Amino acid sequence: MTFSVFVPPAAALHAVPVVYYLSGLTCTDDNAVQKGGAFKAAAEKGVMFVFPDTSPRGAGVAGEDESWDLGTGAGFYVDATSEPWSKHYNMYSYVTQELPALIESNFSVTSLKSISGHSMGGLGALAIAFRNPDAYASVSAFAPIAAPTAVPWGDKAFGAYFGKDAPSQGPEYDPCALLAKRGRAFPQFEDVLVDVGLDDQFLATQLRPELLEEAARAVGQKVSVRRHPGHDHSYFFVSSFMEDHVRFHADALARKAASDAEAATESAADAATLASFAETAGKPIECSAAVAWGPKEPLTHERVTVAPPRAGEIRVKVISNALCHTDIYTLDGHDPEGLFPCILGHEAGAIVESVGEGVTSVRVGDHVIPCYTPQCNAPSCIFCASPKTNLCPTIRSTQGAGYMPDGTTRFTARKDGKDVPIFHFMGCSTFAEYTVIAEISAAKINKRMPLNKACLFGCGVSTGLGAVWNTCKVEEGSTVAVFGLGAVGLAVVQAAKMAGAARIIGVDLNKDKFRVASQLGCTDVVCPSDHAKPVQQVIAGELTKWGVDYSFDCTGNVDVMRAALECAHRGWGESCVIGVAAAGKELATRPFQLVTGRVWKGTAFGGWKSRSAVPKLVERCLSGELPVDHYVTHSIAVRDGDVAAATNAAIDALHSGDCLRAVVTYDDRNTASE
Ligand code: NAD
Ligand code: AHE
Ligand code: ZN
Repeated sequence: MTFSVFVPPAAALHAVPVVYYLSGLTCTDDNAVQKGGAFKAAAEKGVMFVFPDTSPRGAGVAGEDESWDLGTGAGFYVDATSEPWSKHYNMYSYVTQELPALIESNFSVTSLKSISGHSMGGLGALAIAFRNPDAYASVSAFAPIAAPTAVPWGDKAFGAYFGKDAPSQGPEYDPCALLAKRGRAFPQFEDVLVDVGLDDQFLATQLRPELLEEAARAVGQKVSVRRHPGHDHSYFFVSSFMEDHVRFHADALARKAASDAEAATESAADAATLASFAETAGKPIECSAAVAWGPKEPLTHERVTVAPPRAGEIRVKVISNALCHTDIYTLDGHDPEGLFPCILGHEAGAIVESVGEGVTSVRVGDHVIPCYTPQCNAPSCIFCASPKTNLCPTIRSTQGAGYMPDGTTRFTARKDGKDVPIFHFMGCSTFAEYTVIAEISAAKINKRMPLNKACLFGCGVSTGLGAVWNTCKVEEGSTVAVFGLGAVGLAVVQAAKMAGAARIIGVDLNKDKFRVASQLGCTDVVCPSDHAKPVQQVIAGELTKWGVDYSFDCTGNVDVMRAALECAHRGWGESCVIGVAAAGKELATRPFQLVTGRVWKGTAFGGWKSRSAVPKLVERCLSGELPVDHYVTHSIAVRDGDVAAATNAAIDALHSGDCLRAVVTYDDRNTASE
C-alpha cells in the first residue's frame, strides 16, 4: 500500500496528533495532497495529515479493473467478506489498525487521531468513526455517500464485497444505519462537520445528506451539514472548505489531549476520594446538612440520611457552595414555591460519588456543577432542541414540588425520635455534604477548575453573563444600565464590557458597590437616593438623551424593574428582568412604554443550556479570558462538620452589604486557596 504523509513543523519539537483523510472513488493517496489545500492550516495547528490510497493495487484480483466504482480505486473502506475480494480488499482494517500502527511506530505522533474524507472517503470516515468513537477525537466529511445501503454506488459495491452477507454487513458500514442501531448520540462527538455542494451532480442520487441529518436528529446527535451554492463534487469544492475542517479537528484533538492529560494526572487525593466512594456506593450516607425548617428560621445543623441515587440520578459529594440571593429569598418565605423543611443551596461544586441505573454522561469521580435548569437533550424535547430557550421542562414539576423526578425525596432527618422527609430545592439542595440530583442537572467540568470557584458558575455569575450574551445579545458600542450591583449585576457589567458596550451605567442604593462596579467596566454610577427625580428620568433625559439600548434588573424589586424598562431607549430599548420578585408582586408600567418600542424580557440562568454551556464557561475561566475571583468576597470553611453554622455565617455576610459571594467550603479537596 502507498500512503502520503504531511508532517507539520511542530513534529520536530513534539509528538503531534494525526488526521486521517480518506479520498473518494478513482483517487489515490495523491489527489488531496495535490489539491486538498490542508497544509497551511495543518502546519499552523500542528497536526499531521495521513492520506491512504483508496484500495489495494496490482494484487491481481479478478475483475478489479473492470469498472471505476468497484475494485481498484474503490475499496469503500470495508473489509470484504465475499470472494474474490475478501483476501485483499480490507480497507477498514487497514485504515483503523494497520496504517495507524505503521504511522505511530515511524513518525513523531501521539495516539490521538481524527478522521475525514471526501465522497466514498467521507462515507469511510463517518462509518469508521461511528464504529470506533473512542478511537477518534472528531469526524468530518466532504460530500459523503451518507447512506450507502440506500443508493446505487453502495448497492453495487456492498453487493460485490459482501455477496450474500450484504444485508447484514452493509449496515455495519452505513453511517445512517450505524446511528439508528446505536439509538443515541455519541458523547465523544459534540458535532460532526459535513460540507456539501449544491451543484454536486451526485447530491440527490448518491450522497443524500438529508438522510444523515434525519438519522442524527432521531438520536439527538449533532451533525452540522453546510450546503454551499455553486459548488460541485470536485477538489475545488473540497479545498474551499478544507481549512475549516483542519481547525475543527485540531480543536477537538486539543480538547481530547487536555482531558486525557487531566485523567492521567489524577492525584493521590483523587484516588483516596474514589476509594471512599467505593465504600459508600449503593448504601445510604449519613452526613451533615443545614436544614431550613421554616420561613425566617435560621438553618440548623442536622445529621441527615441521603439515600443512594435511583435511575437517572447521581449522588454527589458537595465540596463548595456559594450563597445566592435566591436561597435567602426562599428562606425568608418569599418564594411561592418555597417548601419546608428543605435543604436549600443551588450554587455548588461537587464530585460524583455514585450513579444510578442508566446514567451514562458522568462517572464516579467526575467534577460537576449542579444546575437548577437541566438539559435533558432528548430528541423529543422541543425545548432542548430549540435554540430559542434553555428552559428544559423535563423535571420542572417535581423539582418545583421539592421532589426528585420520581416524586420522592432522598433526604430524611431524625427529629424527635422520628424520620422526617426533607424536601429538595431547585433540583440541587447543596447545603449538605452529599446530595442527589438528576443526571440531566449535572454539568461535567474540567477537573483543573478549583471547585470553590467553579461553584460560581452554578447560578449568579453564569446568569448575569448569559443575560447579556444570550438573552439580549448586547452589541459593541451599546449603552447599558444595570440595576443592582450584586454578583448577578456585576456579571452583567463584566459581560457588557466584554461585549464592547460603550457606556455602562451602574445603579445601586449601596454606594459601596460602586468601586468594584467601576473596576469591572461601569462608566457611570448612580445612587437613586441622591436624586429627586425617579432614576429612570435621570438615565433617560440626563445621562442619555433617549435612554439606554439595554437595561437589566438584578434586584428582584418590581419598582426597579419598572424603572429599568422606562429608562430603555425609545423605539428599540430592551429591558431584561433577572431579579426574582417576592410572592404576590406584580409588574406595572404604562402600555405606552411598550407601544413606543421598548421590549420587556426576562432570563432564567442567562439562557444557558446548562450541560453544554457551563463546561465551556469554566474553560474560558481557566484560559484566563473570564476572571471570576473578584466575586468571592468571603470564604468560610465548615468546622467540625457544622454546615449550618458556616452557611448561617455566609447568610450574615450576604446581608452585610459588602458581600458579593460568600463561598462555604465543606471539604478542601480540589479547591484553590486564592
Ligand atoms: P444581591 O443581593 O447580592 O444583590 C442585589 C443588589 O441590588 C445589591 O447590591 C443591592 O444593594 C441592590 N439593590 C437592592 N434594592 C435596590 C434598589 N431598589 N435599587 C438599586 N439597587 C438595589 O443579589 P444577587 O445574588 O446578585 O441576585 C440578584 C437578583 O437576581 C436576586 O433577585 C436573585 O434572586 C436573582 N437571580 C435571578 C436569577 C435568574 O436566573 N433569573 C439567577 C440568579 C439570581
Ligand atoms: N420559584 C419562584 C421563582 C423563582 C425563580 O424565578 N427562579 C429563577 C432562578 S433564581 C436563581 O437564583 C428561575 O430561573 N426560575 C425558572 C424556573 O424554572 O424556576 C416562583 O415564583 O414560583
Ligand atoms: Zn441563584
